[in-house]
Amino acid sequence: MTTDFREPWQLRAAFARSLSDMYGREVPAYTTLLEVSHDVNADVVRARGADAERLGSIDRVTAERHGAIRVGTPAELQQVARIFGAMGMHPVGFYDLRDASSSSVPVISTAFRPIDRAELARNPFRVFTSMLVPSDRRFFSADLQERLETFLDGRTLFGPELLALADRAEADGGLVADDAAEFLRLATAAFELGREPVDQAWYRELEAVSAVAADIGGVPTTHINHLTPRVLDIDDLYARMEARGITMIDAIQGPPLWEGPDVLLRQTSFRALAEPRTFRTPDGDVVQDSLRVRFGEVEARGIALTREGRARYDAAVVEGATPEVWRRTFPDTEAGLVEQGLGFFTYEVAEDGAVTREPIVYEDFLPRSAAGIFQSNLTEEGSKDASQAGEERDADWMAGAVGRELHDPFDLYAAQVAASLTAAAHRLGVAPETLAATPAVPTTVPTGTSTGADA
Ligand code: OOG
Ligand code: NI
Repeated sequence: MTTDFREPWQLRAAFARSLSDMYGREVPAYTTLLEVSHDVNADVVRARGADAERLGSIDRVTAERHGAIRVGTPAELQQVARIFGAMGMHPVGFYDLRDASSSSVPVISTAFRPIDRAELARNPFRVFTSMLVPSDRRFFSADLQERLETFLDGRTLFGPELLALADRAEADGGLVADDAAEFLRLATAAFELGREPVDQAWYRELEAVSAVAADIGGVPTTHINHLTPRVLDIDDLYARMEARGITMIDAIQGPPLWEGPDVLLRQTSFRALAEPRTFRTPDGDVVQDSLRVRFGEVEARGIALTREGRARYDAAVVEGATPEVWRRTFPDTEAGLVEQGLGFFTYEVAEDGAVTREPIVYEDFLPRSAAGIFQSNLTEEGSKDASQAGEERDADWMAGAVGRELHDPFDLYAAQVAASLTAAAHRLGVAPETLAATPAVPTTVPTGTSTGADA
């Protein structure tokens, strides 16, 4: 019976909702953020009509979230991969935040997300997942590395029942309803904030090195760090949050507000809130204190850029992400992005044979922005000894650590373009090269005419 069976995308959508409900109970300001996001999106749809949905239907955008989690070891990362694998989420991309930030952020990251188009359309939930690098001498001495690894090896973040259900879901392509409910309950609980008293001396020792290291390795459990809704007008959202008296970080990370097409990702967040946590002191007393590690982030997504477009982006952010720099760097129309080979677009053939060009929305993250988000929420800089050599880490190393294929985001976008060209060419009865060779295809072309001549 199909209604009794939950497919990976249904698990993913249900998990995103369940995490969101849990996080809203834990961090009430997140609920405010959701309300304001909702208002902003409704206003944008009212004002801009169909154009507001150019980068995703309002249903998709309303349900859309990304989460951020942090783990300590490859073994923990592999377990996370099994849990997300059950939901049709695969590791994509490699981010090295150690160099991307001036303060002490000793982690490397990937993102688990759906990779094919139909799955993204059903629910694009993605989770930015960071892992500590305890062997990096810029942050950790040999002695601290050893104690940290011993602590991490001795904890269990995900129980055997949860992992067994995850494996079953992945093998069978879903779970029957009862098992699905249990899987979702256990998976959500695994990311709740721990209530056990925190070992104060250990936490503070790690915190002196890096607040992120303490958040990951100073406690015996893990937790969702933030959940991020998507908005259609992030500048408006920023202003409305401040008007409600919620302190936002200083800036919106990523591209500036300008008149041309939105590319990649713009993000901002409200400052981490003090949450009550209990600590066990070295004398054995249990005391109430608070920690500021969890925050609320919000993002606006734009068009996915090609490697060439991304290289321009990276150079532009170094120069300073101002509208002036943007005008010098990027064309101010989608057609310009296509002509210069900077953005990814798919080609669709309508019933009447008209070809339309649709932008592909950026589904990934940006290391500089991620570092900015990490950093702007740290109260302490921590310590980083830049004279030490850093431990080499790259995408191949990450693939080995996660024990699965690590997808390259550019390859995924390019494959989507290629698939759309093949399908469009097939519909039109022309060779795919005809369309592919003419990326400047006008938004609409009549059936059978050459698409390149007027470009
Ligand atoms: C992750 C920070 C990065 C993003 O959206 O770029 C991030 C973290 O704080 O664990 O979530
Ligand atoms: Ni985030």
